[in-house]
Amino acid sequence: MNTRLRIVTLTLLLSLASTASGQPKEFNYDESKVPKFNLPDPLKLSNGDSVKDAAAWRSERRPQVLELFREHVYGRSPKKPRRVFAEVVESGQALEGRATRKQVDIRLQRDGGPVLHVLIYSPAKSNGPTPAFLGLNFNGNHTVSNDPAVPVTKNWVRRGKNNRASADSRGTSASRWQVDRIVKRGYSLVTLYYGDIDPDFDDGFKNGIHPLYLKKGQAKPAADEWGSIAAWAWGLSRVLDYLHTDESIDQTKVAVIGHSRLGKTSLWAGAEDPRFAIVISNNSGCGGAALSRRRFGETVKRINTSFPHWFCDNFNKYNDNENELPVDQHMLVALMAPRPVYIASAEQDRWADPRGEFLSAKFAEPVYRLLNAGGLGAEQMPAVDKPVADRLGYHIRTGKHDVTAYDWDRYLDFADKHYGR
Ligand code: GTR
Repeated sequence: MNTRLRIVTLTLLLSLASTASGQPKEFNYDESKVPKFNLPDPLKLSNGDSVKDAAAWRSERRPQVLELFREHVYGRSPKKPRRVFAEVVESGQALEGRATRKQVDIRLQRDGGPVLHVLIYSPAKSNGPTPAFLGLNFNGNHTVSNDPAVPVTKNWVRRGKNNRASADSRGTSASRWQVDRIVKRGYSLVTLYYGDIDPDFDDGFKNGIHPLYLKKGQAKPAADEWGSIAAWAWGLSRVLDYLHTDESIDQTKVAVIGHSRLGKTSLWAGAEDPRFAIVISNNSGCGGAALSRRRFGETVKRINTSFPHWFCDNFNKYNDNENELPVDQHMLVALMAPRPVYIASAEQDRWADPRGEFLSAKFAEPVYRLLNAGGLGAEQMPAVDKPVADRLGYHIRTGKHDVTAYDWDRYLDFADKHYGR
């Protein structure tokens, strides 16, 4: 091999390696190169006045911040529908009798339109309604456990021949869901495939739930209207509407959880819907818990370029222009206050900017304090595998971008703590 060819081959191999580890090159992973920036103050009204007390946060500043995120980041979603149409289509025993399983189809219209196929595992031995974790899954309900009673999704999937799932993928995401652990601790798991709400590719919003809510003459959502993340979040709220009618679930104790793009989604769901009692964001990164202004790992421009359908079109104004954003992601966390929020990072997941994820929780603290809700219980970012938790919780664990048993143990402990269990 001549020298030139060798260099080209080496460069190619290196770039493949960096993509495989989820850390594309040409982005900043060096803390000393994080630009200096000023974060918008969650406790300053748009006219510059300070938010003096909890009442002013609730009645003035919180609605303002929520509107800013709708207008500039995720887009506005339709109002809560008067009702959803739910039908229990199957139920039975699971996990060798340790759990019960229920499958519920939710429709947004009486006939036609997308169907949200919801899978619920509850502890077999429970007397009365159980608290629950509600989260979207990436690859279909059949990947969440090895349970043969769960049908393989018929929807478009990212992985799979011709974007169709097969029975081979049954149980392939089981380590991310830890059903046994969850039910053993007395919780239910409620999950559905995010593609039931909106398939995750850029098709100009022709599929999924967007077309149901277009105004007359509109071909796609306007620049301040919902992208896919907002649609997934809105779908989670529709599942919560159903859970409020399900007597096996304690509707006051539903935590919303998500990983990665779905961690961005769980944060937005929690912000838009205060009925979620706890909000959990696992490795959510850019557009999730990570501060956009840090430009560490994934940037606003990169995410809007790779995934043009995730955010609203207005978010493009902040490509390479983060300092002009009227918000940053600490204000998203603050929208949850005084509810408990847990943010988790992974040491090798530098693309998602672990420090930026921690700092969002840290800089949301003033709002929690104003509401007398405590804070994070730590001044500095904790060491790897040393979780901190007060009303806000945070850990950075060993390992890569993923959801693991370690993460679930922290979330279960956090829920126990806040529910007084
Ligand atoms: C990546 C994306 C991240 C994160 C991740 C995921 O490609 O850059 O923002 O969302 O996908 O969802 O797995």
